[in-house]
Amino acid sequence: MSPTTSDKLQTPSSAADDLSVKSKTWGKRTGGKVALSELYVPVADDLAAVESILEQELKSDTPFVDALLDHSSMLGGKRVRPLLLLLSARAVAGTDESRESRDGTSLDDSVRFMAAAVEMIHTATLVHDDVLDQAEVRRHRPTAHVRWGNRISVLLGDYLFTHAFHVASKSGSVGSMAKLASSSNLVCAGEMKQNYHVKNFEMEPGTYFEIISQKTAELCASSCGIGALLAGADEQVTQQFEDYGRHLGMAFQIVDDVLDLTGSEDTVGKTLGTDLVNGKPTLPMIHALSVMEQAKRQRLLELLKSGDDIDAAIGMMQEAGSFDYASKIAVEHIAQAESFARSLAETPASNSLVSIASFVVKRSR
Ligand code: GRG
Repeated sequence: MSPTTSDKLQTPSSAADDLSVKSKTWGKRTGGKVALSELYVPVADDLAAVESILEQELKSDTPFVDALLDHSSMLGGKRVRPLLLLLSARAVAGTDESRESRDGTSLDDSVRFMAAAVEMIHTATLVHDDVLDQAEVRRHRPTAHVRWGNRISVLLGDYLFTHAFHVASKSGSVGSMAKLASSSNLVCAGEMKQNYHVKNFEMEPGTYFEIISQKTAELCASSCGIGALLAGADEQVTQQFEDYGRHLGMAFQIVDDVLDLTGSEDTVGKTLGTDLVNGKPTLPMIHALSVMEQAKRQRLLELLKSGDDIDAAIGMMQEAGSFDYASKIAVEHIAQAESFARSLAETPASNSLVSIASFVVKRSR
């Protein structure tokens, strides 16, 4: 069993340390050091089309509804999931641009509709998450519930969620829609599990990994799987792309959990510290409690449960090496994702899939 899915906390394997060596060499395949914006280049036309789908779809004749949709039309998002879907599709399709997707719609159209749909679902989850966490800032702007209240925000999330399936249906791919549906369902299941475990800071690491695999990694995994499927990959290859996306998503969430405790709100662009305030156990907390001697452990547990002195709790986690530990686990996931991406035939899209992996652990927002 991989150390990252085990019920026990383990020392990150040497794969974590290996990445520092790999990261010195990954530029070779892509011809030098890569800037974040370069990752988007192989699918720039697709992404522009996705933006215009989002703009056209999220409009209403009713001014109030239009204002809501305008707010959610997602300025400032990194578009990671559409990017993963499009790159996976292009990596599978290679240079054969005339291909049709499995269900007859042109590959261009079907991947673009599905990429817009995954971004809508992702945004719906953020709108609902901000209600649950009562977070005030998202994508550097006031959250929907701060502007319109909880009731309207829940409806906005519902609107985005349902509209996503309307857009997905335009892809003409029943298989992709089925993946998107089951994946969205698992995201909700993960979020429900997380809410059930509020303040259970002594939870098994395996439970934490299961929660983040569902609430975050699932949509990254299905994005990659849908892209591969649309481009004609068989079941086995589609699964490999999903595994790649899941590793990225796991790393992404672990980094997010570390940033929630150590990041700067100005850089990250959202309210931080909400995990602790809302009693959500995350990897640094679980790790610190598992390595501390009894008296310290009791003190940290009190701080976590009361949420009274966040700085003191963060200091104790820092001292326990828990942020380093969590970062190493994230790096291990990235190493596995990167190794798969390197096994693909070299194209601009597969090069981006290689490089995107390293950016997940380096990200600050
Ligand atoms: C409506 C399908 C649906 C589900 C509701 C609330 C909920 C159930 C799920 C929440 C899942 C969630 C918010 C997981 C966190 C994922 C995460 C790390 C989001 C941040 O993603 P970024 O950084 O955001 O890609 P941007 O703003 O760049 O798009």
